[in-house]
Amino acid sequence: MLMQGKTGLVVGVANKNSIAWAIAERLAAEGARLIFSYQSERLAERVAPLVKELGPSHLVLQCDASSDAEIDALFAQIGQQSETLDCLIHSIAFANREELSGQFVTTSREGFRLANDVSAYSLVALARRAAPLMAKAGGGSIVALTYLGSERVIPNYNVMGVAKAALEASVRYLAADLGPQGIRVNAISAGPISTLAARGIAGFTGMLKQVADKAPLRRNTEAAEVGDTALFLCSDLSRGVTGEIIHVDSGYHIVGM
Ligand code: NAD
Ligand code: 0WE
Repeated sequence: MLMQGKTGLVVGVANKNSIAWAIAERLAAEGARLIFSYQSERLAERVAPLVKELGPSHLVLQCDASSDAEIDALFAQIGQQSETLDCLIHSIAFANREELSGQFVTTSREGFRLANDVSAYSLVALARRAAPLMAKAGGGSIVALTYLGSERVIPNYNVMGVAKAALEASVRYLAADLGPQGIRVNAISAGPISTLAARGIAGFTGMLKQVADKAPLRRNTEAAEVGDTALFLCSDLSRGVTGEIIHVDSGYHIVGM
C-alpha cells in the first residue's frame, strides 16, 4: 500500500475514460484518500457516481481552473477537510476547437491566451495553493499530463503544443522553487489515448495507428500505464526524481522514421 495515509487532489476527471480517472483508481487502490475537482456543474452528475464506486472516503468539489476565485474557494474547502496534502494531479487542457485544425500561424491572440491560461498557468495557480499544505506534510508530489506536441510539430495540435511547452517549462521552474520544501514536480508525456479530449479530433484514429505501427513496443498507450507511472511519481519510490518529463508512449518519442 504505497499511498496509505496519503491525501491527493485530482483535477481533470470528466468521465471514466479520463486519464485522471485511471490515475485516481491506481492511487486509491494503494490506499490514498482523494479529493476530486470537476470543471462545471454539468460534470457533477458524471463524476460523483464514479467517485462513489471508488469508496466512501473520497470527496468531490467543483472548480473551474481558469478562475483564481474558484481555485481559492477549492483550497478553502480542502483546508477544512484535510490538514495536509501529499499529491496533486493536474490533468486538464483546453484550446478552442477551431484552433486544433488548420495552421498554427492563424492562432488568435485570445485563443493563445486561453490555451495557455487553462492548460499551463492553471498548474502554477494550483501548485502555489497546494504547496503550504504539502509542506505541512513534510513534502509532496505534483504530477501534470503533457504530450509530445510540445517538443515536435504534430499536425493540428497547434496552440496546444505551445501551451504544453509552457506547461513543461513550468514543471521545471516549479520544481526548482518548491524542491527546498520537499515538493517534487514532474510530468508524464502520454501517447495518444482515446478520451473525451481526444475524440472528435480530426485524424485521431490515424494517429493511434501510426503509434501502434512505429513505436518500439508496437502498441498504443493504455490509461492504466499512465496510472502506474503516476503512482510511481506520487509515491516515495520516486523520492529522488523532480523536474522530469517521463514519456509513457510505447517509446514513440525516440523514433525518427
Ligand atoms: P479528458 O477530456 O478526460 O480530460 C480533460 C479534462 O480537462 C476534463 O475533465 C475537463 O473538464 C478539464 N478541463 C478543461 N478545462 C478546464 C477548466 N477550465 N477547469 C477545470 N477543468 C478543465 O481528456 P484526457 O485525455 O484525460 O486529458 C487529460 C490530460 O491529459 C490533458 O492535460 C491532456 O492534454 C493530457 N494528454 C492527453 C492525451 C490523450 O491522447 N488523451 C495524451 C497526452 C496528454
Ligand atoms: O491534449 C490533448 C487534447 C487537448 C484538447 C482537446 C480538445 C478537444 C475539444 C484541448 N482542447 C480541446 N478543445 C475542444 O474543444 N491531447 C494530447 C489529445 C490530442 O488532441 C489533438 C491531438 C492529440 C493527441 C489535437 C490535434 C492533434 C493531435
